[in-house]
Formats: sequence, structure tokens, C-alpha cells
Amino acid sequence: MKKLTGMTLHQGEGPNSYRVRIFLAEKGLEVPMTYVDFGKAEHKAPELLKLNSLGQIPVLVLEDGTVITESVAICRYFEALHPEPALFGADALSIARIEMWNRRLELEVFGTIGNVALHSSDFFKDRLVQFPAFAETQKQAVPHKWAWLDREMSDGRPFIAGDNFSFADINGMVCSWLGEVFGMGIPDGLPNVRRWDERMRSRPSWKA
Ligand SMILES: N[C@@H](CCC(=O)N[C@@H](CS)C(=O)NCC(=O)O)C(=O)O
Repeated sequence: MKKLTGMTLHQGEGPNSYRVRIFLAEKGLEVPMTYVDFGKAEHKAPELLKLNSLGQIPVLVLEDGTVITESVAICRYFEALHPEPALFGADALSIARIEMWNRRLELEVFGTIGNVALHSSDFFKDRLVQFPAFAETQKQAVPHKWAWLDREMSDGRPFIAGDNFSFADINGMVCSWLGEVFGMGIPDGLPNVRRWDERMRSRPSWKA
């Protein structure tokens, strides 16, 4: 592990902090972190709102006070400074394929699971007008999203974006974990995604 100093990552529970922690573990980077406790509404405390007006984590603060929010932006910052292993791709085609799968996973799988959470969990009741019926339709859609990914991976590729582990797999890991938390994990009968998921869960970074 390479210890980085002169920065603080404010993070806590939830898929977006988890995404950054997996990424850092895969990179072999150790970053000073604080734990933002949702239970104590610390993400809506004035100190955090000063850093991120949306009151969300993760937030990376650099030594000179520069603030970077958005989990993917934080990961891209570290990728630029520590290019190996290249998790966002290293050549035109791999960069495009990884971005393509990031977008597809976020929009198709993460977004659908997220809509169920947003429209049914008490945690979000003050953040938006919840439509439980919408949550229900999205919940029914989730198994079809996993089945779609299974068909896509039936070509036998070991990782979501091809032959190498990438940020697309990290997004997939976050989807798998979040789905499980909300009772929308990978359904039975999808051998390609199941095999991929087992491999991801055996990576040390899964525990990040
Ligand atoms: N697009 C942002 C989303 C950040 C986000 O929604 N974080 C969640 C935790 S996973 C949060 O802080 N939620 C509290 C809230 O929205 O009030 C990212 O990728 O970092």
C-alpha cells in the first residue's frame, strides 16, 4: 500500500463511497479518511455543506483546500496521478469500452436499483417526493437488467469491459452489493454474471 498524505477523503456508508474505496484498494493507495455518519446527519452539517452544497459524500479535500466531489471524478483524479494499474483504460479502444460499460451499468443497473431506494427508503423521504408505485415498477425491472448483463457476458469475457479488470467491474461490484442490500441481488439462473460476481467477491478490494 502506498500511503498518500496532504488530503482527506470524507466518506461513509453507501455505494458512492464504496466505489472510491474499492478503487483505492485496487490501486494500492491509502488515503487519510474521515467517517461521515448518516445516522447523525453529519452529511448535512454546516462543515460538510461548506465542502459539498449537495450534502453528499464522498468528498476529497486537497492540502490547498481544493474540493473534488463526485465519486468518479475522485477516482479519475487518482488515476491521473497514479496511472498503474490503468482502471479507466490505456488506449483508445479500452478507454472507450470501459466508459461505455460505466455508462451502461450506471444508467441501466445502478440507476434502476437506485430508483427503488430513492422512492421507497425513509432515508430519502426529505430529499424528493417519493412515488412508491414507481419504486415497485423499478424493482420489477431489476432482474431483467441483471439478465441483460448476463446475455451480454455470454461471450465468455472474464470482465465487464473485456479481458482486464477495470472501473466498469468496480461499478458492477457496487451494483451487486447495493442490489443485495435492497433485496435485488443477482437472481438465480444467470451463470455468466454469477461467475463474474464470485470472482469479484474474492478480490481483496471487495472488503474495502
Ligand atoms: N453522484 C454522486 C452521488 C453522491 C451520493 O449520492 N452520495 C450518497 C451516499 S452513497 C449521499 O451522500 N447521500 C446523502 C443524500 O443524498 O442526502 C457521486 O457519485 O459521488
